[in-house]
Amino acid sequence: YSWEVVQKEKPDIIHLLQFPYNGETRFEQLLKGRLTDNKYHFIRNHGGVPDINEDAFELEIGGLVNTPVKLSLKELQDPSKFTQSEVTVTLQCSGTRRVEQIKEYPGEGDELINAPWGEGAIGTATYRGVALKKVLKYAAGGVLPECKHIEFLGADTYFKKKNVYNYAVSVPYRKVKANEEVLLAWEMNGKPLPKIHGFPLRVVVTGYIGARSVKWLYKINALTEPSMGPVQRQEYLYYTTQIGKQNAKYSNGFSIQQMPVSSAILEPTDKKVIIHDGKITLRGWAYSGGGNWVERVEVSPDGGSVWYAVEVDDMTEKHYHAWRLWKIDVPIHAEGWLEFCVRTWDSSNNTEPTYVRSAWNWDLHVTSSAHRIKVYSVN
Ligand code: MTE
Ligand code: MO
Repeated sequence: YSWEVVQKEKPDIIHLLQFPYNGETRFEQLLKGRLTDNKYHFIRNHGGVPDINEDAFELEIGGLVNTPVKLSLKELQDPSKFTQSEVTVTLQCSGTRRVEQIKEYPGEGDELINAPWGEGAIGTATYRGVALKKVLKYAAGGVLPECKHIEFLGADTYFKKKNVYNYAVSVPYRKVKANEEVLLAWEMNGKPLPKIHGFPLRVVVTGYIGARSVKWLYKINALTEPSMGPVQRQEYLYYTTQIGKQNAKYSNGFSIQQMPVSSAILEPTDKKVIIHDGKITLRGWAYSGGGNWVERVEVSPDGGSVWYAVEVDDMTEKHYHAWRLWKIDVPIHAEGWLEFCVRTWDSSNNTEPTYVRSAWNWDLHVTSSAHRIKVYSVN
């Protein structure tokens, strides 16, 4: 069933997994501009795509709030009740560039849930909706003082170890308190949210891993502890390098929330032979989570000795929750194999680890080391 939705909404995407459906964006689509067309935005699902009737739909808010409520879509979208916001946000799956970690130590990671993503599990869109902060305040009378986490439940179900769960994760309440950083969104790039991206309503959490931006949202709970859902407690955990398949326990991992700074070379692709007359053009993306802005991108043609500063696209600070695309012409006079790599600095002066092994972790999340490709130069 979700396959039919894919064929309708995503005519041209790289299929990674048929069920649950996972699809990655082609590089030429990522490079088209700072907004990714809805038709090409990547998709990450844990289960099926639920069919929700928008007229009958109600969002339920409960747990540690003063007044538990149910809101129809019309009420949420009524501008006299809640001021609307538009925010341009890059959503990045924490599995982006996982293939590099798979190559480093094959056979590790939870194979049931780890799709072999490349550099295309990322996309940027302008979402319209209302700030969750305002909805909690004006519709639910505010949260109780004990509330520390906000849980989101999706209407999709998925199987894990023979049990059926709704997709459920949480974010700290302090994230929700920041204005316009957690949005309840019904529009993506000026169009109704496509079915596969969460129609009729999804959460958009700026600067956090994609996993917290719950699609097909139907329920919000204010809690003292993070969600008990297996996606929160058993997935999206970060482990130290000493942890591997033999000794991994969920209690060894910590929950991944903010995305670190990372980047990727999309053009040329790895192992390509390039015939040129003195320069090779590279293009790619650079992004940092946690509200950090990409400040500087550098490319090296020799594996990391000499670095050239790159030209980044001219987005304004208004888009500090979004990536920046970049391009550079690197002067090359050598013939033979070259190792290109890219590294990015963000507005907090964070940069990327040097090698994949510098930040390898057994469940293969956040591959944020300098992205490397080898090409053969013919001059
Ligand atoms: N929400 C629900 N209900 N079910 C899911 O499987 N996947 C999450 C998140 N929200 C998921 C979900 C993950 S891991 C990611 S990376 C993003 O959705 C991807 O959003 P997209 O499919 O719109 O690109
Ligand atoms: Mo994800």
